Amino acid sequence: MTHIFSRYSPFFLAAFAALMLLAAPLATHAEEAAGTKAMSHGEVLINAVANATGAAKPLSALQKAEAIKAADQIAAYDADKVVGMAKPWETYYQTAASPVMKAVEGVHDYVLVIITLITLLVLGLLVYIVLRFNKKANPVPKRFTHNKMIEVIWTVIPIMILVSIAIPSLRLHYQYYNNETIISNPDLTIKVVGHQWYWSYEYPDQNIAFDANIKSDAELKNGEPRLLSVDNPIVVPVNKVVRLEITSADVIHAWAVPAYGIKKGAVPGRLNETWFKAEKEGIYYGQCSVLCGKSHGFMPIMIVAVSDADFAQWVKGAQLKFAAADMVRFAALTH
Ligand SMILES: [Cu+2]
Repeated sequence: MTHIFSRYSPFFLAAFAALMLLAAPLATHAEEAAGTKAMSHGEVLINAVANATGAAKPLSALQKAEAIKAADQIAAYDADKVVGMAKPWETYYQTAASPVMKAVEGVHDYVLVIITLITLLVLGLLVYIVLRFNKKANPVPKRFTHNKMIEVIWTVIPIMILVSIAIPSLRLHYQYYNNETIISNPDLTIKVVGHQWYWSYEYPDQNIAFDANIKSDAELKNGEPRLLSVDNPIVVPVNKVVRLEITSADVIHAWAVPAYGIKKGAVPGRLNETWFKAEKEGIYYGQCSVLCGKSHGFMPIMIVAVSDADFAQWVKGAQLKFAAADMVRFAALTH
């Protein structure tokens, strides 16, 4: 044993030194953690909430109630404000309200022209063949099987058509998924988590987290749309880039809002990313778009796009309103 140690002693020494170097920062972390532990959970939470709200001195109960009421008013349903919702007998998309959805409409309209022309051409050819080459009109058919020129034409023209579709289509994909200048510099980030059967939302930079559950028929007020209204809508500033981080806590859901051109899978264990920019103030609706279980049809999405000033006010109220829910989550995480 001694023989082995002396033979490899430089190695053991080096390994020991490396271990010490690694352990030093760990020890510091342990001390820091112990320091945090010394503060009660309550104190940590109060500090966290105070930091989040930026309040130097705590608000009075009345001030808190007023801030929450103002936030609720900003997020409230108003029939005149509805922008993104399907209308009866509608056959086209909902009104596009984001740059991506406008691009989607552009590609859609372009491809629609192409497929219409192709369909008319094929129909015309069919009619021509039926009339011109039926047994009566053409009793003795020709027997040739190849024509080089026409084969080149019916290969090259479809290739050109496909390329002319691929270019705008790939450009649109790039705008959706790979627009690094936009997605990496958002004005606001919202984390979306799908659950059976509701959505939960987190504003990590604003310290807001809440669940959005569907409103039952009995809870609907002032003509709120059935199956689309939720208790806690998400509020976003208008004309600002909102980055969405989308995932799921149980099964696969999909977060879809037609007016923004978004339909993104919420997959457990995976963080999907997309973005939108609401170009008009108002209320937008969406739904879960992957069959996720018995209440799949009852987990709607409601978004209220408001001015910067209203958004700032909503953030203040929402931080107070959802602080209690936040504390429960925080306590669960730290235990
Ligand atoms: Cu779902």
